Amino acid sequence: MNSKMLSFNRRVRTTPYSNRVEEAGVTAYTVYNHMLLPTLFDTPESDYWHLCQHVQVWDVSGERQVELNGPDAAKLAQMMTPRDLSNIELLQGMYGPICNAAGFILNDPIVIKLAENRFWLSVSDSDVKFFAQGLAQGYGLDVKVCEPDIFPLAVQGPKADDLMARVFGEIVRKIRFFRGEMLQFRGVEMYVARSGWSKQCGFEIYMPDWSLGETLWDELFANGEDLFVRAGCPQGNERLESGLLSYGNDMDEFDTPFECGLDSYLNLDADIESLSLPALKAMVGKQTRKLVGLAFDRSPHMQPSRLGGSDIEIDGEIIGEVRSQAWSFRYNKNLALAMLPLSYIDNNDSITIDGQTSSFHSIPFNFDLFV
Ligand code: THG
Repeated sequence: MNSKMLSFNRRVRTTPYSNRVEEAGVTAYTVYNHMLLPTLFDTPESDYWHLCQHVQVWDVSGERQVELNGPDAAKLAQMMTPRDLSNIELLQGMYGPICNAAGFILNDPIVIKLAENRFWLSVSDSDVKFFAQGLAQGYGLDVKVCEPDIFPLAVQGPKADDLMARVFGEIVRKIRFFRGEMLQFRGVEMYVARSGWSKQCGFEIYMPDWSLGETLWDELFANGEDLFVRAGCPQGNERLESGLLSYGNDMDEFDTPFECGLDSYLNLDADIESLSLPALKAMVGKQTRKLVGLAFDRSPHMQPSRLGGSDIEIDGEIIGEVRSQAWSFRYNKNLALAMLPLSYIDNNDSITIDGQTSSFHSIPFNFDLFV
């Protein structure tokens, strides 16, 4: 499909950083949680190597927070995810799939504990707020569910620690992965965590004040000139290399955590009240499909038209589908994620699509397999 202009209206939300993103020369957007999410600034290759070498500021306001606030907040959070949250610490984040009662994936947020009675679900692209509100209503829980005005700004890349230390203080260097601190910027407290949708290191600033957006952006750029700071965005190629999954692309409400390699985020034996746990337990051993990584040699410009969220046909029969694909500049391969039948994976060493052959790589990926 060719790219076309995006029409703007009230449904497509802008962010506090949108002016700065435009000024920085954004060249493509997608829409994520009904909000603009930049996808390209320069070329994919230049965006990629810059991220791996320097530091980038990403407008990821579309990573919306679904807030659970009230005496039953922890109970509701636990109902929604089959990952055991009983040991989550204050200001810790836990990657936890949200599943419905049938065991299918509705979202894959980072669950953040802000206080005993207050949680954020930092959601991917699906309307979790309504699911949470429905559960709260239906189960008579004492909890308010809302989407607060929080606008995450990610600072990603190997120089992220240096840049963040200049703006938020040396304390940021001590923050561990998926942990955070409440830090001040211009007198406003905000949650700062070591996280982000890349594997190049970095932080996410959960900025709570629209009017402070451009000031924060400008401060990061003013302090990062010698670090070659640039505007950037989540990148399809880097995240595929890193094995980070994208909800709505790689998985959706018709897939299970087992099929998507999210087994390690399930606690099937935990003594917790989670809506999906009975269904997920009953699924053990019955899995028929699996999301696997594939790596092809051909450049994306010559890529077979079938690659790109489309059917995989073997001997005239559709057996699976490609969910995501991108060119890896590091490995010089076209990487893809595909949902394939276990029977095929178990009975074959490799798959050939339009004359190109790839072996199967499990999630999380082992980079060495690509070389
Ligand atoms: N940051 C924040 N919110 C988000 C995302 C984010 N919301 C949407 C989307 N991304 C949610 N999905 C993911 C997917 C993967 C990760 C984070 C959010 C991730 N995973 C690590 C991994 O797979 O190696 C670590 C998971 C773990 O072991 O705990 O980082 O990026 N705020």
